[in-house]
Amino acid sequence: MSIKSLVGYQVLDSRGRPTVAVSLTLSDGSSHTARVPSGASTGAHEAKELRDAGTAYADKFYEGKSVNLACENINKIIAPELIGLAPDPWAIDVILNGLDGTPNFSKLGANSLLAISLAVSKAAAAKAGKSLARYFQPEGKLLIPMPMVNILSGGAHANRTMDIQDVLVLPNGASSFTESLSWIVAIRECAAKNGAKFGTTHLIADEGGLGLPFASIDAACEFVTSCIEEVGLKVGTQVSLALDIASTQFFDSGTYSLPTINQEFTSSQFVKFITKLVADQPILSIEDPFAEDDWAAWAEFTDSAPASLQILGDDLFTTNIERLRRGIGDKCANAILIKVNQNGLVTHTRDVLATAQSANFKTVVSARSGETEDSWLADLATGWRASQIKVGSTHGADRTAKWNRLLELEVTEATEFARPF
Ligand code: 2PG
Ligand code: MG
Repeated sequence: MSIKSLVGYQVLDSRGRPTVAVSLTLSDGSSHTARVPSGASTGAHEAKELRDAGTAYADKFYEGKSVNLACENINKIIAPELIGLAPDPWAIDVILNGLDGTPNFSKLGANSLLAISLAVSKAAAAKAGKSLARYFQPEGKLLIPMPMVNILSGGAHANRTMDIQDVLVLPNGASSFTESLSWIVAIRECAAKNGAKFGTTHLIADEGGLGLPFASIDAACEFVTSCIEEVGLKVGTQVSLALDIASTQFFDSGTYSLPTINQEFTSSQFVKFITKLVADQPILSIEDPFAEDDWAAWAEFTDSAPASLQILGDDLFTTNIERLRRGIGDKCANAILIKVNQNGLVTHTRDVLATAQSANFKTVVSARSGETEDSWLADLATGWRASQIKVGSTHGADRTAKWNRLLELEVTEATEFARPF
């Protein structure tokens, strides 16, 4: 069975912005479609997403964000090279890598390459008669990752109602994915109800979280812990907090500036600030506490933080194997956020995740703030045995597509639930 046709075209993501889709047809007539996500708080070291701004391809109504050039690259340059080949993601990714030839896929665009890489993976799984999760883990029980779910949003996802980007919950005491989701929905509902008491209609942020104003990060954490208690769950033993500080967003020339709480910090002051925050609040995981190139702060904090704390690098690593290797060597962080579109190819992303797993780093597979109704992320996280998955809130079909796929996997495949904490 071989690739008969491959078409790239523009669709919309959950923010109503253009993104790339690929529909791939195999010689047996079956069709396989993949759509790529897109971030807002992107790291400088991510693979390059090609957009049309400043080119003859730009559609003025999309303010330079159209992706016509990336689609043309698929249809004119890449597709002719792949027609007639077997849908093998490892072999096809080698070809895609070679056709682009740049380290960050700036020639053809990581969005065009990833759409193809994903469609090929889906086609390969279908050809093997397996789910995408099973395709990547053919034997043994599949591991359903623990969800890390957004309750409060700030930063680039919520018009900066808070300086930090996310207050999330981790259902570390749940015994199944199904149970964990019911807990989280209850906490999210409680937060929306109590948030209404702030007197203004809360903003629903890019990932479905609640955009509420808080005077401090501690106040935001305390609001969520009070909701956990109010629904009858135990803070710490059943549900804990996770934060995405997304600090690259407010770091400039050596200073961390937090306008909402009206404070500025040097790197070493911010290490102390974060150290106190994780000591005072029931936090199990902290993401991007320091900026993407502030390696010294990462190393200082990792050295002194409690061993039980998950220190998660997102913009720090950008799912890039060289940056991960540096982090492992320099003892910066102990966990990596895995975003397939930061990397650009499915099999390369899997290599990054496997490298992290061999170094005993925890792995959190993550969606982007601009998502689609596609659910491949749930299968990849499960088939790759990631310990956690982060998809945003429980609101919005772009988010529930992934949660619902995990619910499906839990009942249709032999699975166990990850208990990383
Ligand atoms: C993050 C992600 C998802 P974005 O920072 O972890 O929450 O945001 O996709 O905007 O980079
Ligand atoms: Mg992040």
